[in-house]
Amino acid sequence: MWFKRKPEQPPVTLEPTETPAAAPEQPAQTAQAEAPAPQATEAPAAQDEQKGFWAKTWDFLNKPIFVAETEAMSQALEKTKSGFIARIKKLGNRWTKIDEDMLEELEEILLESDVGLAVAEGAIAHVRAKHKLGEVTPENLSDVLEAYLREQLGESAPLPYTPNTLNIIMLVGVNGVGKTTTLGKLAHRYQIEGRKVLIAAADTFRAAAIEQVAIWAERSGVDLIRHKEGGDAAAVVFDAIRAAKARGVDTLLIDTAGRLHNKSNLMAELQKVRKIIEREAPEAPVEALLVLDATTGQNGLRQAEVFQEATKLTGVILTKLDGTAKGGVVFGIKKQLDLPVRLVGLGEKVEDLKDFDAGVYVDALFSEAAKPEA
Ligand SMILES: Nc1nc2c(ncn2[C@@H]2O[C@H](COP(=O)(O)OP(=O)(O)O)[C@@H](O)[C@H]2O)c(=O)[nH]1
Ligand SMILES: [Mg+2]
Repeated sequence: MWFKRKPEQPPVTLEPTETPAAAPEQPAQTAQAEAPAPQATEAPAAQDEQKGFWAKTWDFLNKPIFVAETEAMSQALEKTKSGFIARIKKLGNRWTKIDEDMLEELEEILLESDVGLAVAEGAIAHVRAKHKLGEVTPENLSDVLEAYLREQLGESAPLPYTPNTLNIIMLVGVNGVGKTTTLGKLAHRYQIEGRKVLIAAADTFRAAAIEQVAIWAERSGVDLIRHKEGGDAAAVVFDAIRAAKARGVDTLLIDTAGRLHNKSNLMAELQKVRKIIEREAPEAPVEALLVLDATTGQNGLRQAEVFQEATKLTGVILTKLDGTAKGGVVFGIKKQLDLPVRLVGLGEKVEDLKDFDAGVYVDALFSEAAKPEA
């Protein structure tokens, strides 16, 4: 079934392909008539039944690498764990009863882990209320906090995908947070999943930025729409949407600049890009994702406001969770920005971008390895 629907495309391998990035002017090809790739996100059970053995095996082999398992997440969160959960566990061991001094220390630990004031205060109020009811002791303090923090994150919200239509994903954020790298990882992933992907190199500020995204495109065998350095970002997006429609693309990834000559220039450019999307693809579901660098913790959250004004954000991609002690910022993003964390970056390799699973995150944070040495 699966291979019959897409006869002209052999299964994509994990290895980079030799397919060169197509020129922007490339005319519409047979791609238009091509049936859209089957998507596991739509009624997975029904689709799985229709699939043959090899298609199922292919799915099985590819699935796990895009979802962080507790073990991998736990490793990436090592620093956050030692600065946060391990200290909370130690606190429980050191104190014999819950009192104001202990709560003060607890709040300090929470704040230092970058959960933000709102979450820290909420957690303390929760512990205090539980204490009045006689439901919290130093021994179960860590469990009480775990339950509270789990509730704060709520349900996971991975990137949505609407089959049989053009989906637009635009990455915004300041310089160096990991937009281009993340876009490259996404392109690679969607290519493997059988989507028809196109990249718009709308960071035209520096030639190096265009080159960087071109390398990612080539590695994954994904088409790229690019203009010259200094070109109009909105014009790149205009061409990309036209090309996407002509080629039957289902996923358009837009890389944007993180720095222009000044902030208002940058915001004006993003607004213009957004307008072009609305005009040229009004029916397309658009994900405007703010890419945040976890190592900047709470400071990074201030950027959200500015970007929110320029383009209505639909979620956050939190990069560089590996190697930072500020992983607590995940709770702040939910509480302060009210945006879902869609994906997390756990390293620089292509497979290090994972769907954010709130349950796995909290499990990993509180898992065994975080226990303080006796
Ligand atoms: N450790 C780590 N590094 C990352 C991650 N994501 C991106 N980076 C690195 O961050 C740097 C800046 O990335 P880039 O994509 O150029 O940022 P941009 O300016 O926002 O496009 C590069 O060196 C990336 O390899 C991540 O999840 N973990
Ligand atoms: Mg970039």
